[in-house]
Parts: sequence; structure tokens; C-alpha cells
Amino acid sequence: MSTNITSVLKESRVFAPSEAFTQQANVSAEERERLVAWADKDPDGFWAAQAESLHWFKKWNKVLDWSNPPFAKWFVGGTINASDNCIDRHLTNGRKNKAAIIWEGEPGDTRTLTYQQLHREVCKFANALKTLGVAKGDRVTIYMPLTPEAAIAMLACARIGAVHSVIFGGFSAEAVADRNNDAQAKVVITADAGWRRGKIVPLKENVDAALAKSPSVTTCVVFNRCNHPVTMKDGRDVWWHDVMAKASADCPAEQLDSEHPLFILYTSGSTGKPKGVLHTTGGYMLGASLTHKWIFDIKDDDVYWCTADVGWITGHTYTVYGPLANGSTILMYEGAPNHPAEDRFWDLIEKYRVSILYTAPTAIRAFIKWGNQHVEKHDLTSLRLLGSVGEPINPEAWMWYHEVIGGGRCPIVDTWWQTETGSILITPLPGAIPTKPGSATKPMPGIAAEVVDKDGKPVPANAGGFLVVKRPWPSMMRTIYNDDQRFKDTYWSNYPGVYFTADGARQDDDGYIWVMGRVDDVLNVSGHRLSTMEVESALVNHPKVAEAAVVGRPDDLKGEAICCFVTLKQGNDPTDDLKAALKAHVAKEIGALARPDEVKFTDTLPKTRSGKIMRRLLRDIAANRVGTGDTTTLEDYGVLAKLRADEE
Ligand code: 6R9
Repeated sequence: MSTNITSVLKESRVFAPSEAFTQQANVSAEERERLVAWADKDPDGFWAAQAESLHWFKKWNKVLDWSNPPFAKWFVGGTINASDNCIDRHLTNGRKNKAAIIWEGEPGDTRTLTYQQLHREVCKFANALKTLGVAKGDRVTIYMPLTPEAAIAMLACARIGAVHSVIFGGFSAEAVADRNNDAQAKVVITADAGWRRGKIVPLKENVDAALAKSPSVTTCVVFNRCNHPVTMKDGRDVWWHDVMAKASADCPAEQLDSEHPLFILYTSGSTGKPKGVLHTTGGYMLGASLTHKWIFDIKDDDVYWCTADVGWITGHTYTVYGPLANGSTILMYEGAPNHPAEDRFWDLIEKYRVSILYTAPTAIRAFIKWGNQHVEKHDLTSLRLLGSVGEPINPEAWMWYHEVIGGGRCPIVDTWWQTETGSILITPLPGAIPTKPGSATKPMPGIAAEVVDKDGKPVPANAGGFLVVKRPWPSMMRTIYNDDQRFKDTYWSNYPGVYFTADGARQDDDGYIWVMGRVDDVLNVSGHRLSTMEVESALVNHPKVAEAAVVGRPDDLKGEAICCFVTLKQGNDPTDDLKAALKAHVAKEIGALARPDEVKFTDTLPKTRSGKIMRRLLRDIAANRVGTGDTTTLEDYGVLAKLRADEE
């Protein structure tokens, strides 16, 4: 945080939503202006009015208690239940026979659950949990494939006030044990296995190994997904179908305090052990439902598909809680995007007439690499709105998404947020704001996001700085589970009373925010602090490049030399001429300052399991260092070994 960041990305294309979209949008441009002004003038009044859209058993008597920052309390004195808001409301508002979840497994098996059916399953499983000794406030680990049962398990916990901790099914036994122990989980809910790229992922086997080291866990519930042989330990393991067979379908939702914990979700820091991000009920549910309604412009006849697994915050807020609170029909798909072939997503969209698609830049760049022929086989005219989340989207990937997937007619919402923020904070409202490829545009009404310098002062237009949030918001994390001090140190110590996101950003002349990625991912070249993402975007707009990761390598002369790892679109050869051409291309796009010192071709990049490029590991490789940092979130260890071997 020594100096500010120089931004070099010059992107001037602007796309206004079509007249047809604007006319039917949930929020118009004028309405958005009104909401922003209202929220700035009277934040409490604004949030209180929005919170009326939820079902409360008892109204709050104070909107926000900020007397002990950074520990916020929202809707103090109110009582509410997330499961009741996601299900019970829809049994009496005309949606009981509407599809809540349309699910497709990777092998092609399908199921649909109406709101009425979802209610029955959730009530039964909630009763089953009670029978197994789970009480209000107990922690429950969920380690499941992406099946309706994963959502049912989450909602059943919420129904009885148990706190779920979902762990992505790709994580190891070690990761499960660590999280069980940190949360002191009582019960683990898992499956025999799940499907991924035609292969079995042996979840129960991993749980067995984890439970050998998780003394707090007394019971393990196993859902039979794949008929994969498992060992059931007497007195500890029970089958999902057995406990469900005995459970009653009558389970009124617990009336919980607004600040009752809803879930813990572990997120990795670049150093140290994972942080258990804690979210509570009332504020989180408001953030989830309101953003989903406004940003995804949700209508009753939409088929909405968020491709995120429930193991990530995106899966919590935009696969489960937000859409179900709004009574939407969600599509859920268990498997990989390239199984059995690279057109699986487009096949699903055509088959279910998906109208809203929310996915990640990493997936978009993979689709670009695989080629347009997979898309062109399918009718995607049902789509009307597209979303992106997880990383900055490179402008060329945005353009491809817009043209090839959206047929030029669908607005794109590039949504910036974090596990910690609970819901989207910076985003276009699709009928209200013209979009620019690569910009998340503006803060949501009510969100005081700003770009500041190291002293906390606003930076001038186009200068890079640090993204912060100056006012509390309802869906903000409440603490790091069992570690209030780390919560204060990590997020609230850089600027007193202000939330530090650890992302760099700039604002352009129109006030649009351009997120430049994590501040740890900044290059220092001859005294200029450059965003790695901007150099990557310059590379990605070369016609032969599919994806790029840029890191600094210590350099005596320049401070840091620019080292680029590049994957090519299918059908292009990794030649020395192309390396030279790419260096010249970046120099032309950005300036001589950013000319790469080195370009390396690779088939894949090291990524987290949620698809974010792990530049930290590439920095070690570029500098020829043995890495010491945490690699437990790495998707594929083989990638590192291969990159290191290439280096020798
Ligand atoms: C939702 C989610 C959070 C970090 C965040 C930022 C990056 C997410 C982004 C984006 C630029 C976007 N990020 N969305 N950067 N534009 N639209 O991804 O949560 O896994 O906690 O990651 O992801 O760096 O700080 P999480």
C-alpha cells in the first residue's frame, strides 16, 4: 500500500440496453437515481423500506446498531427465518406449483421440484436433523455434489436455526477436517459420491478420512447419489433415505433473531488458515433477495441459471437464497461444462429455455478457447440477460459473451462482490445503466463504495486506488468465526471505520468503477504500479490468445520484470515469432512501459477451484523460487509440476 496504482486500460465502447429491455426492466434509470439519492440521504429509511419485502415474524425496532464498529447489528429485535422466506411464502402467493428447482445431473438424469415439493423435503430433513440431535445454533457441515439435496440440506439447517458450513465437493479430506474443527461441527451431510467429467468423486471416502480427525462430529448423513460402495460406520453413519422415511413433513420454521447466524463459509486468505466468514439472517436475506431482483431483473416466467456450486458464496446467494426468496425457477446442473462435450451449457440453455445466465470469466475464456462451433449448434434465443462474477472480465471476453452468447441483444451485468460482502455491491442495473466492457459500473443503491488513496482520500478520475466501502450494509459479514481480532485486522484496520476490500480500482470520467484485481496482484515496474489484469486484458485481445496470467519477477534494474503465462486458442502454434508479436502487441496497446520481458506458453493456468487465477504461485515459478504459501485451494496440482518442469 505504499503508492497508488496506475491504470492503463483504455476501453471506450459503451452499450446501452435496448429499448425493449428498458421498457420492461424492474428498475429504470430514473428509479435508480431516485433510490441512490434516497439511500444516501437516509440509509436507515431506505433499508427499512426494502426490508418490508421479506416476511418477518416480528418487525425490528432499530434498523442498524453501529454502536460497536465494526460489529454491525441489522434489524435489531426483528425475528425472521431464511427457509420460511425461500419457501413457505410461495405456498400462499400462487407459486406453490411453480418449479423451484429444475435439476440435471451430469449423466443426464433430471428432476424438478415445485415449491410445494421443496417445502415437504426441507421440512422432513429439518425434522430428521432434529432427531439426530441438531439444535438451534449447532454447526452442520455440508459436503455434497450439486444436487437438490445440497439446497435442501442448507434450507433445513436454516429452518431450525442450525448454522451450515458448506464445503465445496472438490476439497480434500484435510480441508474438511480443518473446517469441521474450526466450526466444531456436530453433523456432516455428504453423499456416497458425485459425478465430475464422467468420473466418480468419492465424497464419503474423503469424509471418512476427515472424521478420523474431527472429534466434534457425532453423526454423518449420507445421500445415495451414485450407488457407489461406501463403508457405513455403526452408530455414526446414517443414510439420507432412511432418516427421511421416518421423518414427519410438519416442521414450522423457527422464529429466529435477525442476527441469528445463518452460515459460515470458509474463504482462503493468501496466507494463514482459511477464514470462517460469518453471515447472519435478516441482513443477508435482504441483500440476497434485493440484489437478485434488481440486478437479474427477475420475472415470474424466467428460467434463471447461476452456474456456481453451492460450495461458493455465489452458490449460496445466487443459486439458493436470493432466487428462492424471489420465487424464481432455478436451473441446477451437477457437472462439468465440457462433459460429454464442450457444448453442454448451450445444450442445457436450449433444452430448458434458460433466460438468465450467470457465470464466471474463467468459464467464458474456456468457451472462447474451445471455439464458437460448440455454441453455434444451439438455439440460445431464450437468453435475455447475462451475468459475470469472480474476476475482472477482460474486455475481449466481455465482447465475445455479448456477441456470441448474447446475440448482441442481452445486457451484461458484471457484478463485483466478495464472500465477505454477502451480496453484489457494484454492478449495472441492466435497464438503468449503459455498460462498458470490463467495468462493473456503479455501486448498488445504498452502497457507499469509493476508490481512495493510501490516506483514505478520494482519488481523481482515472487514477488507480483502493476500493473501500464507507458505510455498513445489511449483508456484510459479521465477523470471522471465533476470531473477532482477525476480522478487525483484516478488513477494518487500514482505514478506521471503513471496510477495506483489498481490491484495486479506478473510476473513469463518468464515475464508472473498473476493478483491477487484488492489490497483492499489482506489478511494480520502474516505479509504476500496474494492474496485472490490465496487461492480461491487452494480451487477451490478441486474436490468438485465450487466457493470460501476468506476474512480476524480481529485476535489479526495473524492480519487477513482466512475466506472462499465456494459453492459446485451439489451432494456434506456440512459436517464438508469436512470443515476439505478443510483446509488441502489449507495447502497442498499453505503452512501452508494459512491454512483457518474458512470454511463456502453457496449456493451463493454476487456478483456485472457483476459477480464479493463482498469480501467487506463478510468481514463485517466474522467480524460480520454491513456494511456501498455501496451495490447498489449487484446482489441479499437475499444472504446477508441469509449469516448473517447463522452466527447467
Ligand atoms: C463473489 C466472489 C472475491 C474477489 C474480489 C475480487 C474478485 C469478484 C469480480 C471481481 C472484478 C468482478 N471479483 N467479482 N473482480 N470484477 N465482477 O467471487 O467472491 O470468491 O470471495 O472473491 O473476487 O478480487 O475481491 P470471492
